[in-house]
Amino acid sequence: MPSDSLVDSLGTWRRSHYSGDLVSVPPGQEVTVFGIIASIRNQGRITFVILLDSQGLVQITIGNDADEALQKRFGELKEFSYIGVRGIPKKFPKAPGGVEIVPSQIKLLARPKTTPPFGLFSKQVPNLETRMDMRSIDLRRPAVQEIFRIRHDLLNNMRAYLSGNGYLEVTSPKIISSATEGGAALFPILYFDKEGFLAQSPQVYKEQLVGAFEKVYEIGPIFRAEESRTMRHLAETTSVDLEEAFVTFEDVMSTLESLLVSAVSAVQKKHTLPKNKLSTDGRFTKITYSDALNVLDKDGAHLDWGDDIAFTSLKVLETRIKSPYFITHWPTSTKAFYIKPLEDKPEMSESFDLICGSLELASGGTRIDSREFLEQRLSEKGLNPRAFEYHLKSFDYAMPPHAGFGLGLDRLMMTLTGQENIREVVLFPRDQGRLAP
Ligand code: AMO
Repeated sequence: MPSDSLVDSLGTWRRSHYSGDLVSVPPGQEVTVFGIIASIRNQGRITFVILLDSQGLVQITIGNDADEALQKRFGELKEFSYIGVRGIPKKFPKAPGGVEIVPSQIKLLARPKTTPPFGLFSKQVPNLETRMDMRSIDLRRPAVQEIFRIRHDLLNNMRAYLSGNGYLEVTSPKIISSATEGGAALFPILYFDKEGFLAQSPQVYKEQLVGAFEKVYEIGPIFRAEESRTMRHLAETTSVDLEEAFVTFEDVMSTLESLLVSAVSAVQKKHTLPKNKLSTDGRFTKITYSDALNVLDKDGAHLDWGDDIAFTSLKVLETRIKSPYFITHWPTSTKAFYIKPLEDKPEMSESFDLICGSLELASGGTRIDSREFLEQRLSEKGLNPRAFEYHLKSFDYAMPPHAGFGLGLDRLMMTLTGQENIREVVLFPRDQGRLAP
């Protein structure tokens, strides 16, 4: 096996402490720390190495009075090397974390053949494309990692809220046999000898599951063959989907609002977030689709009733309506086949989108719960009811009235972290131009 003669093996060394634990180590106790070298500074007779681990930074200090072999080992270190250090931590207020380690032993565990075009703490970094091409290295930067620690906490808090309120977490198939959100944005795949698709949403499964479990949610990937290259669309993104029996769109709007207020405020207690429009304890604004069109009209941004409210129009509404806000009662023609029209005005539907700034974060509604009506709506939408037989069958055996929503997790993360490009909040983003890494 080819090996780098300068590199040590891990052997029996194991971590005794993370950087963040060092301040509370009793005086004189030896520790073993591991991490990646963020910087090396040589100041005449002393060399300072700043080591980064998953909890923070620790300074390793070596003077020219140290053991010669150890000094030589130090001389061989480069930024981005992974090392292990044994030594006794000492309080040193000027060092990051207030502690430094004067090492007694060091292991160089891996060293880079080449260093990236940025440091772990660089303010100047290459453009997004270059960073995404080397994303696993980009992710070693603590500023980037913070986004994913926020995401982790956001997900934990959303799960806690939903599970605490009686929703069952489910996982539905991602390889499916028919479109749910309209045929255009589907990824076809070869599934053995049949044509299959990547799921655009868990829509039909979450609906089928409320017949059994009443309250379900799913956090998982959705796939959209988006042709448009925008800063807010990906071909693979994560959605938080919820579905509930015996409620309407009004009820799930309240649930979405409470979920967001609860999860965002919990995340805010732990992380410093940029000022964002979701940090509110108040109720979210509600405006009907027709009223939104009136607001646009007054601004000279007329839309015909029945038009979709596109991003450019949302930009206008952003200046007029306090975010976050729901646009309710969309024209039935703009919505998917499963959204229920109003009984007395069937051209309008029991539906909503949640908007924050100019970004659509979520959409949802009351669902149609009769098979015949679903068949009619599928045909009106140019979809073949026969392709949905597996779904329609549930309705033959009766389905409770139900409603739900899909919340775009990555768009929510953009809002929370103040990122303008959705790619920044996804570990390995997928878009029309990118299938790797
Ligand atoms: P919709 O298609 O509106 O609704 O999707 C729900 C939410 O998912 C996010 N989203 C996306 N985010 C990034 N890139 C994309 N390409 C992308 N597509 C969607 C948006 C959007 O609001 N089944 C319904 C939901 C429901 O009624 O329960 C649905 O999928 O934030």
